[in-house]
Amino acid sequence: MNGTVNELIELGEEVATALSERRPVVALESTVIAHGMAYPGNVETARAIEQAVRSAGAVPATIGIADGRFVVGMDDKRIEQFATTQGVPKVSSRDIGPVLAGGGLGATTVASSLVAADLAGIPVFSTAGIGGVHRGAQTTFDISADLVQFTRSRVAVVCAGAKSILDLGLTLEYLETLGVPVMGYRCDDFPAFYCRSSGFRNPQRIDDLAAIARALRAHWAAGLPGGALVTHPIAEADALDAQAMEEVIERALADADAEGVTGPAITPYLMKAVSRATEGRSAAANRAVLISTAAVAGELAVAYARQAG
Ligand code: PSU
Ligand code: MN
Repeated sequence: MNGTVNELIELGEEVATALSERRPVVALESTVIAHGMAYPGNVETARAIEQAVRSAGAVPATIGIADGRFVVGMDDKRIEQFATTQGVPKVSSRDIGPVLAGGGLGATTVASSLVAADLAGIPVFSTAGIGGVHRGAQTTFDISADLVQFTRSRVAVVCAGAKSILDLGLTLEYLETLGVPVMGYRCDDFPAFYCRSSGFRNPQRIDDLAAIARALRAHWAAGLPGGALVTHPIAEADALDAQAMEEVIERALADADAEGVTGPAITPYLMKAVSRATEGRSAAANRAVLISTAAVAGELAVAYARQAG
């Protein structure tokens, strides 16, 4: 049996219990399951991500849309459904209303998962790679709604930065404009997902999760409306070479351009193209960074919950 907070949210049983007992919970997205990885690796990785959250002492809440509600805390059957169903729409902020009203399945991006996490009262979210400012945004205006949603949802986003399919320098500029704190946990540089560094600095570096949790509480106590980013890089042993990745990405971008791929389709297209071009090496790195990020998010959720007054 699942509990229901209100008509828009179906909480998984374990998540409902944890929230009512004020125990730490980590929210997770489902676009990465439906569009970011191939079956059956996507199911296996989704489970491993949840396990990493549990090992840190928190409860995982994988989020998606089904039957007109946000599912917050998918069970194994639901994860399998999202991993195997063809054509589950990718749902960003602007798609939430129509997809909820439509009654079908929806794979939530970072942006829409944050909306659900905020509604459910979950202050920590984990994803390996956020959306950002795309290369060439000067002419395409392609800037992920993830960035704007960070100004609306009071949820901390733990991530390994973003893939360098994006323009990470412009992404950091945009985050500054929006007033979103970016705190590197034990790292100077803003990470680049498969790679340990983007070449750009995190505006803040804080090496203690309790101190990061205090910074989050202070940000919110000051009445600031949005969330914050906490970045942590992929482990050295799992990281890919930045120069080799740059070549792969440039080829993928040129192919996308030649095929006329734009809009919401561009991120999944580039992710698949990079994965094919690296023949599984990026899939292994992808899995590793999703898991290591979730572990940090679990620890942050524990540190944050400990400070509850
Ligand atoms: N980057 C990744 N993996 C992902 C995504 C981005 O490395 O799975 C997904 C996330 O769900 C993110 C979304 O929120 O793509 C961003 O898409 P867009 O650029 O269309 O906003
Ligand atoms: Mn876009």
